[in-house]
Amino acid sequence: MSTTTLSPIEVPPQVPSRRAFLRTGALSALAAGTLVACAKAPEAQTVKATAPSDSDHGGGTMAPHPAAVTATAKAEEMDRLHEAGIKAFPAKTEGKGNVLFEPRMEGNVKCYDLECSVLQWETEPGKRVTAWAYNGQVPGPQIRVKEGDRVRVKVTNRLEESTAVHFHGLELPNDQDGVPFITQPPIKPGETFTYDFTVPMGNHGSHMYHSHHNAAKQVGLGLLGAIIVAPRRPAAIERCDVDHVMILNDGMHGYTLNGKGFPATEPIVAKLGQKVRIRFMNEGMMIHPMHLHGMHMTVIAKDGWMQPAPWKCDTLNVAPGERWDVIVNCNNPGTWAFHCHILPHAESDHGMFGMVTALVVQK
Ligand SMILES: [Cu+2]
Repeated sequence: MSTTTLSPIEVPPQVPSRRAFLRTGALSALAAGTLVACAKAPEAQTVKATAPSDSDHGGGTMAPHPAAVTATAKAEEMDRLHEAGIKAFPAKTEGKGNVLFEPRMEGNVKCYDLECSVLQWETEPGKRVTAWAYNGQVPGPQIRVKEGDRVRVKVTNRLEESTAVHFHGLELPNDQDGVPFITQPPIKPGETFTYDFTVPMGNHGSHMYHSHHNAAKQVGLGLLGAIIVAPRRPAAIERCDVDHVMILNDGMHGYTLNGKGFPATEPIVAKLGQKVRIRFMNEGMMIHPMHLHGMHMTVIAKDGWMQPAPWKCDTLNVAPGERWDVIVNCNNPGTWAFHCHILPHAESDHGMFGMVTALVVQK
C-alpha cells in the first residue's frame, strides 16, 4: 500500500484555445501519468465579446445589441474563471496536513506527542485562515496503529482555551475517553495530559481523534486527525494498492478535504487495474454526499466495522462523525471528478471550489 508522491512541474500560464488546453492541461497530463501543476492561475485574459455578425440579424448594418455583448462577455468570463481553477489544480499551498506520524517507541509502547497551537493555514492559494492545529497540521498527523497495540498520546495545550482529545471510534476505558468533566478534567492552557491505552482487539478500522471541548469551534478550526487501526488479519476485500484518507470539514475554514479547498485539494492517483481504498471521515457539521464519476465505489466498512456484505454506490452520504471505507476498482482510465454533490459545497459562478478533487486512473 502506498500513497503516490508526485512532483509538480510548470506549465505555460496562457491557454490559447480549449483544444490546446485539453492537450496540455493539468488534468490531461495527470491522466497521461505526469502530474502538472500551475503555481499560479493563468494570467487574466482580455475577454473579447463575440459580437453577432450582421447575418445574425438577417442582414442590414445594425450594430450588435449591447445586452447581447454583455451576456456573451459574462459567459466568457465565467468560463475563464472555471478553466483557470481546473488549470491550477492541484494548486500548491503552504502546509500539508494528515502526514503519517511515525511513533516514538518506548519499549513496546507507541508514543505520539501532540501539541495544540494557533497558526495561519493556507486552505487555497492566497487564502489564509486562523487554525487551531495539532503539530502545525490541519488535519493533524495521521496515526496508524494495529489492534492490540499499546499507545501513549501526550497532549500539550498551547491554546488560550482548555481542550481534551477524544479517540472517536475506539472503545477505551472510561478515563481515556477525553470528555472534560465526564471522564477527565480539561487540559488547561500550558498543561499536558497523557492518554495511555491498549487498542482493543476487533476495534480496527478508520477512526478519528479530535477535541471534545468547545468542539464546534475547536474542531471547526482544525483540532482533528485520523487514527487508523489495522487489523491483525486483514480481510481479502480490503487489500488495495493505494490507501487514501479523506477528511471532510465545513467549519470556519470553508468546505475542505484534508484541510484544503479546491484547487488545492490532493488528487488520488492510481494505475489502471489498481484498487484504491478511500477512508471518508466527516469532521464537519453537515452531510456530504461524496460522488465519484466514472466508476462505482464498493462500501466495505462503516465506522470501522466491516459490512455484512459489500455493497455498491457512486454517491455516498457521509454524515458528521461517520467514517465509510470504500474500494474503487480502477478499471476506467482518465481523470474523474470526485466531489460533494451538495453543489453549493463544490461549484459557483467563479468555478469549482471546496469539496472537489479528482481520481486519476493512469493507463
Ligand atoms: Cu458537501
